[in-house]
Order: sequence, then C-alpha cells, then structure tokens
Amino acid sequence: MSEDEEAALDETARKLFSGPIAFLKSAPGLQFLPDPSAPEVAFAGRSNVGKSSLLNKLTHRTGLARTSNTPGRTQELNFFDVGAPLRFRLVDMPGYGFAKAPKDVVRKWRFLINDYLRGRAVLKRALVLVDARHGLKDIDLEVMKMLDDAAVSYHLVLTKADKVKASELADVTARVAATAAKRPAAHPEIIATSSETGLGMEALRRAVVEAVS
Ligand SMILES: Nc1nc2c(ncn2[C@@H]2O[C@H](COP(=O)(O)OP(=O)(O)OP(=O)(O)O)[C@@H](O)[C@H]2O)c(=O)[nH]1
Ligand SMILES: [Mg+2]
Repeated sequence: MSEDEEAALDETARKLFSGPIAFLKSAPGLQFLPDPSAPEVAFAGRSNVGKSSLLNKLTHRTGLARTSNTPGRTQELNFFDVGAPLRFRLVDMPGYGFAKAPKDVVRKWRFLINDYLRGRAVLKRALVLVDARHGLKDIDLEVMKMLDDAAVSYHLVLTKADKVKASELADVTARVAATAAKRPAAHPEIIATSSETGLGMEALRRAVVEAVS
C-alpha cells in the first residue's frame, strides 16, 4: 500500500469509528442473526480476555458493549452497526474456554461461536484476542485451527498490554507472530493493544476498515 492509500485508510477509519455506531441486536442462537446485509468483523477470544472492553475503546464509547471482572459476561452474539448509512458490523462474542460456567452453557456457547465463525458468509475477519500476559493457550490454537480449516481470515490481537513490561510484550509478540506465520488463514501482523492506555487502537481501526473494504 502506498503512503497516500494508507493515509486515506487512516482517515476513513478515524471518521467511521468517531461517527454513528449503534447496538443492533443480541443473538442467542444462529436463527436470530441479523440479515447478512453488511460485512462483519467479530471479536473472539477466551473469556475475560477483554473483547467487550476493546470494542468500547475502539469505538470511543464506554458502555456500548458490557464488560465485567467476572468471566462469562457476554453470553450472546452482540451486533453493532457502524456508519449511517451502514458500512459494516462489529460482533462481540461470548468467550470460549470458560471452565466455571455450567457444562451445557459452555457447550451452547461453543456451538454458537463455532457455527457463526465457520458459516457466516459476510464475516470478513475474526479478531482473535490473546491476553498479553498469557500468550496462546491450547484453546486459542484450537480456534485458530478451526478458522484455518474453514478458511476464515483472522488477525491475532494481544490485549492488556499495559499489564506487562515492554520486554515481555516484545517476547510474546514475537512468539505469537512465529505461530501466526505458520497458520494459513492468520494475518502475519500481531497488534498489541490496551483498552486502558489506548495502545494499538489506530492500527486496529485500520485493520478493521481494511478487512471490510
Ligand atoms: N488492565 C487492563 N484491563 C483490561 C483491559 N481490557 C479489559 N480489561 C479488564 O478485563 C476484564 C474483562 O474485560 P471484558 O472486556 O469484559 O472481557 P471479555 O473478553 O468481553 O469477557 P467475556 O465477555 O466474559 O468473555 C474487565 O475487568 C476489564 O476491565 C486492558 O487492556 N487492560
Ligand atoms: Mg464480553
């Protein structure tokens, strides 16, 4: 991409994320998904990794997606319309791998997440969020494998970067990038973010707009 194109993309991203963004609906099952009338970008990742917080920070809105200290806060697929007229949708998902929830609930979420990720034609990219303190866990690798097998493009995003030292952040970024490089559907770039400090927001906004353009 040329410098001009990059600047244009940044400007588009800045405008879209500062403009109209509205909660559309919550889907507790696949039969409740909205009409596939716009491209979608979904936030996936382990419970409590910071999906809802990142969506809020990205959109400069504090209470758009509900967040909580307690894992298992987001229980449905939540759709947010970006742009008026509508340009794309952001989708906040329940976390995977939440061991403390009842087994049947975990199963239900897993099916909902997997079916959505694998089968949604308008899904342009999944953002797979990974806690910078912990790096990739087995469950993340499983989800990545599922996305690779379904040829769904995904971007690995480190969260809570404010909680680790700069040297640790560099290490985890390098390790995650090495894994991503071997994965067919993974974007090679790793975006480190913090919903506390705002680190990585411009890069992530650009990545989202690029994915839906
Ligand atoms: N320090 C720090 N805390 C964060 C960050 N992002 C999220 N948190 C905290 O982590 C907790 C979980 O955040 P959520 O955004 O609710 O996480 P989630 O992935 O949506 O969780 P579920 O919906 O339960 O799967 C909250 O207490 C947030 O305040 C971050 O970048 N830095
Ligand atoms: Mg959430």
